[in-house]
Amino acid sequence: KVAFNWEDAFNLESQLSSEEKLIRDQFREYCQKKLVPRVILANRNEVFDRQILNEIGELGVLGCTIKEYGCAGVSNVAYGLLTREVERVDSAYRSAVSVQSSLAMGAIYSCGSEEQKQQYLPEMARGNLVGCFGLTEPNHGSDIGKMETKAAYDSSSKTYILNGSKTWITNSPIADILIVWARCDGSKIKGFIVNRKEHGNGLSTPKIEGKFSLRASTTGMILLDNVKVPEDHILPNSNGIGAAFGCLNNARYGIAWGTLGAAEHCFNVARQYTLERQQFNRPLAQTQLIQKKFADMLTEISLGLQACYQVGRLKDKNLHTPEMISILKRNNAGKALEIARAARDILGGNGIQDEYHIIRHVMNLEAVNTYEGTHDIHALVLGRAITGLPAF
Ligand code: TGC
Ligand code: FAD
Repeated sequence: KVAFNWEDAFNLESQLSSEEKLIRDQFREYCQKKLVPRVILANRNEVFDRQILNEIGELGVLGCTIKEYGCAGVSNVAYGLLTREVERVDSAYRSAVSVQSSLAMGAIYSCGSEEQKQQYLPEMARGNLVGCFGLTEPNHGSDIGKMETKAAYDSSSKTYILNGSKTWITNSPIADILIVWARCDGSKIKGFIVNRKEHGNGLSTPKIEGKFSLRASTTGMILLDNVKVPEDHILPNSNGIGAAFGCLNNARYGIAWGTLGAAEHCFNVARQYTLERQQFNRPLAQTQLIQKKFADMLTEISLGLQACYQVGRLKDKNLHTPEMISILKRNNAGKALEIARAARDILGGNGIQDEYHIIRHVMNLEAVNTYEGTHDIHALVLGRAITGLPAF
């Protein structure tokens, strides 16, 4: 007789290769031993420890789906298992992985020249260079196709001159390599590699203070005032806004797995708490309302993991679509937030204390529901696919 395992309801374990399990287990050990002890103070003090990118880089996690250029070349399911492990600790650390891997390295890998890939990817994979991805602007968030940042070509100096501003950019204050998306000479949107060391004149990246979400991640602006970038720093294969959206697909896919890691952590903490906490002469776990909440949590986490697994396998064969990823990002981030809020409630007063971790996940998941396409924007992407009518 097969016993039911509430920690792996659909036996995801049996669907993974031994290599995928090994990579996941090694990274889980790092996350639990090295990140968990840091996260409470990092969150309280609003600090991102730059060193973490080197540590994660050494473990082969950064840009891990990229083949060659010093990257590990693992499957998309393995990438998802890694984002799940790191977001089990904190969404801010998963943000660091997503931005470095899928957005900054991803843009160079998918749109860059061979020279750009060789110059930047190995160093970024080791965490020696920090990347960021500047798409969102003060006047254009969801409607990013109307961006105002401009790149004007100057044929005498063979440079592009960048002007404009980006906001809400993860890691911009500490980034060495800034991927900036700009409208070229009034029409096509293209990506540029801004190297802070070489093109720092006119560039500033102020930190956004006072966030009550993702406090262990540094977020800032990118202000470009006549920043000159040599022509060979354009990403040659970034032909239009679709190129930026292509990078977002990979990051959104990683977020879909990651948010379930955060949800699982909240579920596990709440389960253990209710087994120990007695009210009305019985453990809280022995009450119908609490068990119903756990049944809902287990159901959503298990269904979400299976959906991520399926899209991951399709992704490896290049058979996925952006709409599949919209379903995953929207549903998993939304469900993870609901689970975190329910777990917070189950812990009563202790639920708002950061030593129990849950309130931090609640706060983080609020932002995760907003970035990389808001919950409602992904509904509209799906609405367009269902009806053929864009309602943006
Ligand atoms: P639309 O007309 O739909 O498309 C324009 C062109 O782009 C192509 N395209 C895609 N290609 C690949 N993947 C996708 N997901 C794509 N979506 C669209 C499309 O085929 C078309 O190509 P072409 O060749 O025909 O021109 O564009 P639209 O302007 O109407 O936009 C639609 C909408 C709302 C879906 C889009 O603008 C959108 O996704 N908005 C959300 C913005 C967003 O997600 N921003 C994320 C910023 S980065 C971030 O948040 C990082 S957080 C990092 C962290 O810490 O983890
Ligand atoms: P808006 O687009 O103004 O949306 C506000 C509200 O209106 C939302 O609820 C939205 O769903 C709704 N809405 C918008 N349009 C419609 C419509 N047509 N119909 C109905 N409702 C609509 N961006 C980057 O480029 N790089 C990064 O690294 C990055 N990191 C981030 C880190 C953090 C912590 C945060 C919070 C954001 C980050 N972002 C980043 C920006 C993020 O992608 C945007 O916040 C997001 O795309 C939403 O844009 P907005 O904030 O301008 O909201």
